[in-house]
Amino acid sequence: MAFPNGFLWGGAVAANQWEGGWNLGGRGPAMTDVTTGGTVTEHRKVTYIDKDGNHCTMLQHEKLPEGAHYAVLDEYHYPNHEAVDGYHHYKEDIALFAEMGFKQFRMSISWSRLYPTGLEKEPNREGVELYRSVFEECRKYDIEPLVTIWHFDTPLYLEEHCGGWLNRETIDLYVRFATTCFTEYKGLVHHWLTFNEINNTIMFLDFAGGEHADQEYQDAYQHLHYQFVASAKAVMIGHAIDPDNMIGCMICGITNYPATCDPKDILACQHQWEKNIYYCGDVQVLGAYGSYATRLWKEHNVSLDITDEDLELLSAGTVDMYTFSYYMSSLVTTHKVTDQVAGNFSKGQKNEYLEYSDWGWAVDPDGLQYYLEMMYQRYNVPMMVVENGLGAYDKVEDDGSIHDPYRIDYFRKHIKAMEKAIENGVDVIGYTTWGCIDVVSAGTGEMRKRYGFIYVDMDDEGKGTMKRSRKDSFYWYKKVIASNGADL
Ligand code: P53
Repeated sequence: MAFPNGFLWGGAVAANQWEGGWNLGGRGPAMTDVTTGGTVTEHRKVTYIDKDGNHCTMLQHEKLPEGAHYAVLDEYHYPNHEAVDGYHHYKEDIALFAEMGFKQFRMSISWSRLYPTGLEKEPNREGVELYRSVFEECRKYDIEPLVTIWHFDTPLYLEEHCGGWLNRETIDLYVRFATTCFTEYKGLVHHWLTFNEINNTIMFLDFAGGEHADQEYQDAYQHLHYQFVASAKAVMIGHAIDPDNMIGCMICGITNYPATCDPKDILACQHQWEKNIYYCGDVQVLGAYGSYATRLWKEHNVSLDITDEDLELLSAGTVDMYTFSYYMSSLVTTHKVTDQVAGNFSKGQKNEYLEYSDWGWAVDPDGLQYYLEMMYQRYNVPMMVVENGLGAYDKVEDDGSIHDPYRIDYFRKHIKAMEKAIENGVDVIGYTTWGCIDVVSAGTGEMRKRYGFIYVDMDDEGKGTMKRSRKDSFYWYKKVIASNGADL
């Protein structure tokens, strides 16, 4: 059997999408608290007050206009404020994960719950104790927590008043937060990820469409550099606090293929891998920028604030494992696109060999095997697939049951692909499906884009009882874990 003993089967969520309790227990607002819902093919929107006092929205990736302030406005619903109320339901949810036999539960710690503005010298004790209780609950069932330190939710105060990740001082504020996590949860948590999908900053410029000014690339690469330094510092501190800590990078893993055998497409595809995928992994795992980085910077006249000390830190603070999310593959071409993908965060030429989800994401299990084999050859460190899943509409039957064969089919194929990679020598140590319980979508803010084995009664408008129910996939995954991946 391919899956090794002790393989870490489980599921994943993030604080801002699961937890809710946005203004409870001393928590401060985060970036994710000023975003409203979107639709199938749109990204979500940020709300703000402009300098004349008008209430406005803009797409999440746009820059706040001069003089404007992020705001929570009465006329909008903010799905992350309550999310699916993990804040009050975590014991029930963890018991359900245990019932499925989870060995590992991936979640994140809300930065603004521990440091409400990001600037405090001491953490908010109530926040610290909340997560201690969550981890203790996991331990009760021998579930290993896998903790993401940053999952898109920078404290709003830092973003609005201090320049967020374009300010070098944010590095030390993040390091203070990470140090608190390592110190407080020593012995309870051994597996950590420094930044979720760190590469999105650069990759999502593509998804946003249109032409981008050089300044946008300048900002994106600078933002990334400060996060790399923050990650490296956190890795070193995490190891010093507990040598048993295993700390990983987390990359949004989209597999890129050339759309034709035109050598120009092959080359364009290679450059896509470099910009969107290798750029971050190389720094975090190998400890230095790849040789192609100078070309990428030159393309957009980027000139970065990088010190010699930074470069030493990057080489000293490399991660112990490579983790990534995997949902889809994408085609790269220099030719005219004849059949355009219509989806959120997916674009370009449609792949005629693949089927697409209702949100336009290409379902491609072979792409997972390809990604695993390619990255293992490049890095040769243990790997985990820490997100994978199908966002789909679910229907609750009159008797309360939820039949989701499409989800089971998706997982079955992807787990088989992962098994093949393991058979081919890749050291995969864990797998956590995304949104093991339905959560708010990161990309659109919708609730109807569901990923869970567990259904949550909550809709896009914020109506629902928050009642949890088991879908058919719940019983299926339980069987998969019990057989260590043999019974698919
Ligand atoms: P949602 C885009 C493309 C691939 C992964 O995404 C992405 C995104 C951002 O939406 O993000 C990860 O909820 C992310 C999770 C997120 C999940 O994928 O848009 O780490 O927070 O929920 C699925 O369907």
